[in-house]
Amino acid sequence: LFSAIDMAPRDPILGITEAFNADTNPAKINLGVGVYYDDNGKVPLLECVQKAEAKLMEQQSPRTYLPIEGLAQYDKAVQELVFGADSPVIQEKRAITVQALGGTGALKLGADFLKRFSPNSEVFISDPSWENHRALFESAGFVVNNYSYYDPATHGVNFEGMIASLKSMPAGSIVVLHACCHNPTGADLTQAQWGSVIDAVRSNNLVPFLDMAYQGFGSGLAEDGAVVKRFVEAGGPLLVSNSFSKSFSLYGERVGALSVVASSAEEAARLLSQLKRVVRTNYSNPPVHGGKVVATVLATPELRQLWEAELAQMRVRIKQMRDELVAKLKAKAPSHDFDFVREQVGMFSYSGLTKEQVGKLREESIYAVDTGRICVAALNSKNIDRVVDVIAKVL
Ligand code: PLP
Ligand code: TYF
Repeated sequence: LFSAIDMAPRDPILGITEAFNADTNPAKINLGVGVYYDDNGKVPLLECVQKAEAKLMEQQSPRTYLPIEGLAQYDKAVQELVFGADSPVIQEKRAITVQALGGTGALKLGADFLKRFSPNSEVFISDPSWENHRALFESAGFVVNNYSYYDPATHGVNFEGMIASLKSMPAGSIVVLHACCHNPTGADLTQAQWGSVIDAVRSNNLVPFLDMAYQGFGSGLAEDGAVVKRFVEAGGPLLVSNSFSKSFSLYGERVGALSVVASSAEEAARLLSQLKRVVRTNYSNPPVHGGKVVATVLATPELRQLWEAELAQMRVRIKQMRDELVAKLKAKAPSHDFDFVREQVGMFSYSGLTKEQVGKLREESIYAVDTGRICVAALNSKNIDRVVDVIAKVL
């Protein structure tokens, strides 16, 4: 049985971390994986999380199973964060939210759910997209296609191409859209462009699936989440996956959620029952700790305020690193224009470095993705000069 099984390909991004970990050069720098590091190069343990954990330690509670759909306080708090507390879909009980194992788990729940009820639809993801999008939807049994998204010439969005792609999709197609902080390019739509995308999605009867893994890393929680409200206002079915891996720095706790908007409370109840079936047949019910931490922070005004401040700090530091990277590259490699890095948002930049150049960076123990994607959130005041020197050298 096992002797004929081939090696599976490595995850192109997580594989970089494996190579990085094996590198013995003390000056090594990992710009591969999408993880936020502070100025000391450490993954932060947020103060709001520590305070919530201290509070939870005081009220030691037994570790019973959570409900299939997760902790009720968590689902409620997440729903209010994603849609806005005053959203009509909450008031009309048309939204359902289930706790999920990170953003990845939320995407997989949504994919399995959609496959069951729309088996012949095809899925469209941006060109390029997070590598796991294709793999996840294919593993749920879908054919996965690309829609035009990135324009390497402008380092921005190929907006006309994207709209043309949306208009050519068969009705019922599932479109995966990055709500903010596009991974891997860092190129987001403007608010005006979102309006046209929403029109095209709705007039063509497509099924939008918003993936929001970086809320708060672009312009702010409300600004980054605005697109969810606009889709709600436009009416029609909607799926939203969200993740707290980055925004709470809780990567390993696997905290995320899937929300679905139905046309009525009665329909929502049916959808929830079916989503619970998907959960039950995959992992039965989610883990307790991360959900409790996030629910505690979101529902406790002082902790919530602290979280928003800590999230803003992360966002501002990334922007500073973008500015410094551009300024330092201008000094060291004046014939190359990197101004576009300042226009990009979120953790990543499609730097324009070629696969060969990325290979040369790696010879100097600086790790990036072959596509030229770098994680700006891994730059800091101590490593940026070496990164700039090596980039200038390979250019
Ligand atoms: N979606 C996108 C676009 C991502 O970049 C990530 C990153 O990890 C995820 C989903 C998955 O989130 P999580 O790590 O919470 O599973
Ligand atoms: O794109 C990234 O780097 C993050 C982290 O299979 C990640 O989203 C990468 C690959 C993967 C899971 C998470």
